[in-house]
Amino acid sequence: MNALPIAFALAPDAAHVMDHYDRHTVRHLSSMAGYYVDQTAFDALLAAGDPVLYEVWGIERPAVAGELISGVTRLAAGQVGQEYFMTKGHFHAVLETGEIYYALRGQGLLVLETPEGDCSVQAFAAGQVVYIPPRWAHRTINTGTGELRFFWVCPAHAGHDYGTIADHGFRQLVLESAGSPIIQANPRWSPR
Ligand code: M6P
Ligand code: ZN
Repeated sequence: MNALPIAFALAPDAAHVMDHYDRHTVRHLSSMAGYYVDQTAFDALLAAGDPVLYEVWGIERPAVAGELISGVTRLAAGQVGQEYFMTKGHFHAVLETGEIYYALRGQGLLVLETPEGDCSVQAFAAGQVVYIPPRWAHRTINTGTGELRFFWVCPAHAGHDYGTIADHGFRQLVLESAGSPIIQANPRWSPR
């Protein structure tokens, strides 16, 4: 049987984010042990109450080529030491798959890199679209003072490879310095 069309509303200012979804994932700070450079700042924030860093709402589809999944991610504003709140970041398990992000509100950056070592940092603020080509790992960083909310669309069979980034890091690091983001080589990055 053919799949039926799905429609949902995406009002950038709505509190409910999506009026229809199948999946809702909540990532607290505690789920990001080892991701931030400043362990002292991480521990202090954790002790102060383990805040929600981001939430993902999604429309699920069968994980087969041809199907698309989509959803909305909401990333809170804040910092762990000099690092802004960010997503874990991932390669796709099926590396040859891309993704599209559309920023609905807020201000941030997308940090991207390939296994071959190509690196890119893209401005990502309300109204902007970023096309993430196949092979590029991606992490969203909220450099603003309010939430960064974005719509994303991705092949349903792409999957997430978190391990590579969790174990080796991104080559580039975004830090807050004098109120603005600066991009540096990540001293903790290790070759795969
Ligand atoms: C985007 C999409 C999702 C992803 C989410 C959070 O919304 O790429 O697939 O789950 O960001 O990022 P991460 O999975 O890296 O924590
Ligand atoms: Zn992705």
